[in-house]
Amino acid sequence: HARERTLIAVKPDGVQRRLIGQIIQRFEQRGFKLVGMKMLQVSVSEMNAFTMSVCNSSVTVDVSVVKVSEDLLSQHYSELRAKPFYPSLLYYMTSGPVVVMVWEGHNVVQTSRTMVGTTNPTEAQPGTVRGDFSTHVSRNVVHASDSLEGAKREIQLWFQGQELLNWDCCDQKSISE
Ligand code: DAT
Ligand code: MG
Repeated sequence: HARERTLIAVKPDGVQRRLIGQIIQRFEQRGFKLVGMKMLQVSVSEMNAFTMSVCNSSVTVDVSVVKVSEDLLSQHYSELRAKPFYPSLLYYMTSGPVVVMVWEGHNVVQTSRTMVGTTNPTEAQPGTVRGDFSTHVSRNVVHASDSLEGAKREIQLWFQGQELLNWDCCDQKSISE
C-alpha cells in the first residue's frame, strides 16, 4: 500500500563518485516520498579491524575510531556472514561516508529493487542504477532492501523513530490511491 517504506543507501563508492543527487532524483521522479535521510560513516570495531587487516594486509585500520555503530553493518549484512567476500564487504562499507534514506510509496520495496538492478552489475539492465553506474559486484553503488520484512528490520537498524517524518506531499493523490 501507499505507506510502504524501504531503506535505500548510497554506498561509499556512490558517495565518492558524486552520485547521491542522481540517485535521489530517480526516486523522486518515480513518485516516491523521502521520509528520512542522513549521512554517516560506520566506524570499525576492534574485531572487524582485525578481520580486515587479515583480508587486506596493506591496510592499517585505526582501532581508536571504535564507536557506537560498530555492530550496525554486521547486523545489516548478518545473512552474508559466512560468505568469502564478507570481510572485504565490511571493509568497503566502512571506507567512507554512506547516505541512508527511507523512501515511502506504493510497492516501494519491489519497485526500488527493479530500479536498482541486479546485485551483479554485469547482469544489470541499462536504466537501472547499477546498470547505468557500475561494473563490479563489490562496487555496486547502492543498497535497497529486498523484502517487506527486510525493509522493516533495516529501517529500525539505521534510524531512530523520530528521525522519520510523516508528512503530506501535495501531489500524493495524483500518484497513488
Ligand atoms: P543486494 O545488495 O543486491 O541485496 P546481497 O544482499 O546478496 O545483494 O549482497 C549484499 C552486497 O554484498 C552486494 O550488494 C554486494 C556484496 N556482494 C554480494 N555478492 C558478492 C560477491 N559474489 N562478491 C563480492 N561482493 C558481493
Ligand atoms: Mg541484500
